[in-house]
Amino acid sequence: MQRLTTILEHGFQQARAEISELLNAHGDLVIDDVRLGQVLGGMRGMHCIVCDTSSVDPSVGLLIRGRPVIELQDASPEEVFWLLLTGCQPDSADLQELQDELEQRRSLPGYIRPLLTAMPADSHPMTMFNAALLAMQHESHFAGAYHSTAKADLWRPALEDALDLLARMPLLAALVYRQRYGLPDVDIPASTDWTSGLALGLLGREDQQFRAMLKRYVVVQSDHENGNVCALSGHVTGSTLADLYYAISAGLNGLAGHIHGLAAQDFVRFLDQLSADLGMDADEEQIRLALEQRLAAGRVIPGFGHAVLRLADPRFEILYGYAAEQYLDHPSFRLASRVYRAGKKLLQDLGRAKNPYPNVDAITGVLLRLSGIPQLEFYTVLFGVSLSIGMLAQNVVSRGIGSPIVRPRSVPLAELRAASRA
Ligand code: HAX
Repeated sequence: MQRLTTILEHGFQQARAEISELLNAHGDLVIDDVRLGQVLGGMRGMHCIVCDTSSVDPSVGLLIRGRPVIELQDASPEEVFWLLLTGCQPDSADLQELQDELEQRRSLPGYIRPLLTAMPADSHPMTMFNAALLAMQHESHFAGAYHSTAKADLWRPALEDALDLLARMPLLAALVYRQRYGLPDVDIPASTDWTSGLALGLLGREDQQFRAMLKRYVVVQSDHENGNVCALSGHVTGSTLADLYYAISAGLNGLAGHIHGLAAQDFVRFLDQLSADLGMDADEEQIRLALEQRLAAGRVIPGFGHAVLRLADPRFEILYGYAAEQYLDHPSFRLASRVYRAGKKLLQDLGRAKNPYPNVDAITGVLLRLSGIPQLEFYTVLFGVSLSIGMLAQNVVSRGIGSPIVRPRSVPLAELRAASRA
């Protein structure tokens, strides 16, 4: 990966010089203030971490290296990984080199299968995926090189780990899927590209439509700056100079929360409950009543709302548009579409949620199920595989630009009370 390392070496040198200049000349510049509401409100909206791979503009949505995600919807995961890492588009030779590199690194160690077999049969697939990923930590180049490598050069073994992990993600996800649901092994030829390997490993047969869906699914969810719980957990863990296995594992643990990545499975669970109670033809008025009952029971509506976005999530829009092209008349898609309308109207009428629109988790599970993956607990693993692309790139970049250990201050409640009286 000579060209990739040359680009990164140059880019990181420049970034370090710029950071040092900014710190020396403007270290005391105020770029944001902190309100009591933010301290008590999950640090919402505070600008306090650097992330160059992507940004989430409340009124525009996800920008990957400055480009609206819709412009990248037809890109491959490999292209997006390169773009996230370097800030520039790979040419065909770059892409070929990356694909060849991933091909060489993709095989899984022999102990992964017995490890997964030994796990309880009802393990959540996310737990299996994460346990297997963490089991491979002893192979970390970063961990191995740490004691003999200057801090400024740690991005190099971090990149090695990132390439190993990226290469292994499809086969690992497929193995977890097949193992967890008792499906027979699939032979994935050595020359299969990243998306095709994942698609073949999951579906068990070649299917161009499924592959195309998966490519778009992965790309639109590949990064969401580093303020979201998943990426933030990965970033904070990596900032301690833990290797990428630990960092990605931390991120995946964060993604496994119900109001974060598990919302995809929860939305489909809600749809199933709805169709069991009211049938597939439930109309918007009936759906609204069911949603009101859910809210009255003190539960959230999964798949709606967002901590940053103040518009309909472009990732939702892209995948919704794709699903509509394929499944417009499918009863499940029609039911989901009525839920999107009823949920948005209800949240708008209530006025409590700052974002009343469906988010990406409201469509991913629906799309995966319609595409042939019925096991809803598996959806978060695929979200994790996608977001890992961004987390891997972010961690390499963070080591490259010398991001320091993350250590904000906490405030006792009594101090806030005292400050409010002053
Ligand atoms: N259902 C019910 N109430 C909701 C809601 C929803 N979908 N979204 C927001 N609210 C409520 C909040 O709970 C909050 O209530 P309180 O004032 O009683 O605390 C109020 O509306 C204001 O919240 P907000 O400022 O609009 O939203 P937050 O930044 O606090 O939370 C969440 C953002 C995404 C966590 C939230 O919208 C939510 O819980 N949504 C449902 C779960 C979900 O879909 N999560 C996935 C989000 C996308 C993602 O990260 N994917 O991984």
